[in-house]
Amino acid sequence: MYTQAMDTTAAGEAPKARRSAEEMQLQERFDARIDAGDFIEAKDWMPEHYRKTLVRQISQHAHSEIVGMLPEGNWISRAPTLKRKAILLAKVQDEGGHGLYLYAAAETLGTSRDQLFDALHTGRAKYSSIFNYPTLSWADMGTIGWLVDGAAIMNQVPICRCSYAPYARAMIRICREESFHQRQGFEALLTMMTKGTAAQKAMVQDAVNRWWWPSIMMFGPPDDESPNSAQSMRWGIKRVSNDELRQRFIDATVDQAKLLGVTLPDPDLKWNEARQSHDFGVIDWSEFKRVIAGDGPCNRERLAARVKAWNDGAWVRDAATAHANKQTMKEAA
Ligand code: FAQ
Repeated sequence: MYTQAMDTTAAGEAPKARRSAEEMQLQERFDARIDAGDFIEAKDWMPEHYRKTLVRQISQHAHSEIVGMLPEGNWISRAPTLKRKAILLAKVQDEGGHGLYLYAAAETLGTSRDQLFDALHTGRAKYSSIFNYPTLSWADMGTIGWLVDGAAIMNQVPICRCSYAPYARAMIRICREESFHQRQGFEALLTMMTKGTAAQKAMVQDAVNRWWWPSIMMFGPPDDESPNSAQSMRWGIKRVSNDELRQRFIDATVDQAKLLGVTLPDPDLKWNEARQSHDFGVIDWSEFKRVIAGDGPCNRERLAARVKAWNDGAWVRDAATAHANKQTMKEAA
């Protein structure tokens, strides 16, 4: 049920048993362009598997952005000051915008937005595991900015060089905004840790304890259990592996945690001089698998919220379509 595979074969089209000489030539030219580090544009020829992989990854990414608005949206009305409310409102709006750029990038590959939403609403599409965890206190807002946006940037900066140009272009703007998101989160936590009461400091530590492991799971399964990585790296869709990005994130975050004065909840986390990196404890991959299979703490709630928003918005879509039709008829007359 929870697979993001999307059938891009046109209705009635029979699978080709043998590839034509022309197709093989196109394939060779495509491979050579990838090897040369060229960017592929929407109108360029591309293998079906490349197209399908991009639709899978970009739509999963788009869904993550709009589902990712839900855990934070929950706190807009409870932000402690007007300044924090304005920042959070702007951040959640940015996430909606990121979703729109990404849906538009996926549409350039020939899959309609209706198809993409249908896959999300019927549970066939994935979105990031991280957004299936609850936001229990105000400190969760700072922690999401610091850790979740921090992990998102680490993963997304290399995608600015993705071989598919419309995705790469969308990522450049998204990364700039994510960088602001990460910094506002860190600053919110720093304020609580330096000026807050003992109870507020404890609230930050509790949030970090709950979000740490899910954040490092965001990078996906270990490389040797990642079925898509080898091909995606070959095609330049992914530039850096899941494990390498996870390691870079952990290495970057340890010093930030020290600056904040919080403890990362991993007793095995320590500097390894020989590797010039941090060793860390065993990740509970059974939890990750459970969450991406639809059984995390908030999966049902998140999906229900998206389906409700879609149904509640039907009259807006109908009105916009009626208005557009009226304009077209007026212009034709
Ligand atoms: N959650 O073979 P791989 C954000 C699935 S945006 C759920 O390694 P791949 C902004 C994967 O789809 C966060 N599923 O897969 C924000 C595949 O299943 P499938 C989202 C996951 O694609 C911040 C299967 O496991 N970012 O946070 C996850 O090569 C704050 C096997 O895995 C992106 O989407 C997961 N964590 O690598 C918003 C970035 N990990 O499809 C609001 C772009 C893996 O075969 C607030 N995406 N799976 O059925 C990517 O870089 C890649 O798609 C990976 C996965 C690295 C996520």
